Formats: sequence, C-alpha cells, structure tokens
Amino acid sequence: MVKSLVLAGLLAFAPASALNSQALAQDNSAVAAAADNAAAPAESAGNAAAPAAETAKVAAPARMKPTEGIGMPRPGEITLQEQFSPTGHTARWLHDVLLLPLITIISVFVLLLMLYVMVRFRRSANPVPSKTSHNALIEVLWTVVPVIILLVIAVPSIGLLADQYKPAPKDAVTVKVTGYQWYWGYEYPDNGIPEFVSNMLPKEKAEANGEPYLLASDTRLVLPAGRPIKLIITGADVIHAFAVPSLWVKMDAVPGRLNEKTFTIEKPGVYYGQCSELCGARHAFMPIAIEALPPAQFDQWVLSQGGKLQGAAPAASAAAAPAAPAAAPAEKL
Ligand SMILES: [Cu+2]
Repeated sequence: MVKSLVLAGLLAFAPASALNSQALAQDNSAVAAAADNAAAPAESAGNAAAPAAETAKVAAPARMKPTEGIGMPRPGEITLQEQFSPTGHTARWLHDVLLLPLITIISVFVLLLMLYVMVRFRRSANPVPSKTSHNALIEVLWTVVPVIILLVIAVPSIGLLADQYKPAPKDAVTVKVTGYQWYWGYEYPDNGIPEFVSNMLPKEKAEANGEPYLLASDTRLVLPAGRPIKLIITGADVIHAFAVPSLWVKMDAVPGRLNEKTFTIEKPGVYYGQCSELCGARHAFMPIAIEALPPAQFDQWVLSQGGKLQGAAPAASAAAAPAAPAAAPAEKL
C-alpha cells in the first residue's frame, strides 16, 4: 500500500517540466530546512507580536466552529448555497435573477401556446385547417426575439466565465491541492509548509464536534479570508474534483496536470465541499473542509505549522532531491 502510494506520487510528479521540478526542489529544501531547524521560521518570520525564540512554538488558532447552514447545504434547500466569494455572488445573480426567470417565462409561454393550439384548433372546433405556410411578421419575431434573449444572457455569462479563470495576483496565497484515493493533501509551497493530508471524520467524532458528518474532516484546508487565494489542483492516482459550492469553486484534479483556481473568501468561517468526480469506492467519503481565518490568525496558523510568512526571506536556497514529495502522504498512512 505504502509502496504503491509512493509510486503513484512519483508517477504524478514525473510529467512535470524541468522548470517545475526545479521549483519543487526549492520548496522541498525550504521545507526540510524549516523542519530541521526549529528556529528558522522564527528568524524569517519577522513577527513582531511574539519574541523571536517563542515564534517557533506559536500555538495554532482554536479550531473554528461551523455556523449551521453556512458553507454547507441546508435541509430542504433546492437552490444554490449562499455564496461567500465575489465570483459566487455574480454567478448566483446570473442564475437566480436572469436565467431562472427567463427559463420560467419561456416554459410557461410555450405551455400556454400549446394549450391554446390544442383547444382552439382541435378537430371538432376547427374541421377545415388553414393552409397558411408563411407569415413574415411572426417569422421575424421568432428569430429576432430569441437572438435578443441570447445576447442578454451572453453578456454577463461571458463576463462570469472570464472572471472564473482570471489568473491570480502575485501576492496570492498558494496551496497545492492533491486528490488521493480517498483523501486530500494540502501543501503550502510559498509558506514552506509540507503536505498534510485531510481525512473524513467518523460519524461519532463529527457529531461530537458539532460538525456535519460526511463533510467534516480531521485536518482542514486553512486559508485567509479577504486575501486572494490560488489553488494548484492535481490528482495523484485518478481524476478527482475539488469542489466547494459556497465559494463557487469546482476544478478537476487530474493526474499529471496542474489546474489552477483563484478566488477570494469574503468572510471568516468554515466552508464544506466534496470530491465531485466519481473516483472509486470511497468517492463519497473524501470531504473538503476549508477554515477561512482572519488574515492575522492565518499568519499565526502558518507560524504554528513551522511555516514562514509570505514576503519573508526564504528559509534556504535551492538544492534538494526532487523525489521527496511522495513521502509525505505515504508516511501519514
Ligand atoms: Cu475523489
């Protein structure tokens, strides 16, 4: 099992370009240095709040409690989840204000037309059918009106599409998300935090925590609220999909490919999602839990993990074996 995981990890990294593996090597050396020398993050952190010697032992912020109905589906809910990212608001507006009313109006209109035709032109009421085959006015109308409707939809729709694939700004918090059969791995290359894995909480544990079963996970993907976030998403074995409905995030995790997703979380909170690509026997049991912290608390969390804050001096220079990333998930099993 462990061996196959290591192999899978190696395979996943094999197709990366030369540039990529160099970048990985740099990250690894940074991680290794941070792990070997506990004082290193303290020196590079520049955290004025804590004395330098203490910084390495910063306590992680307390585990955030989810808010009922926020960042998770509600019982009986039939519409989209409440949105907590700017793109999510636009998308929900497009769906709720534009598309749904349009669809309803068109469906009702067509239904009424059909009912009218069925009653008015039934054989008993209309024994001799008209032989009309052309009507210029009506033909122009049923061409022009749909064109106008499509144009009205196209403008905000194309804007939203572009918005969803907008590249991340340079200062975005970057996390590499890896889908495994059947759990998620999270790594913070710019902060020097090595990959940790996130598994589903068993039922009793989730209930004891006051978290929704099948959505709660043991470790969470910790992110800052209000800062741009860039997820680099890949799969280690088969295709998974990283999806968090309340943040309007859904991106395939494909082995040998790095997909990118940029978004900003507007409010601190816990946001749940699930793997959204049929990936095998335990596909339904690899939930995603995002803990969005206020920026200061996020920095505290980074330090508590032995990481360095973004913009701080790098912990070490390049030169390390590129094979190491596969070891992280394997050890954890
Ligand atoms: Cu999956």
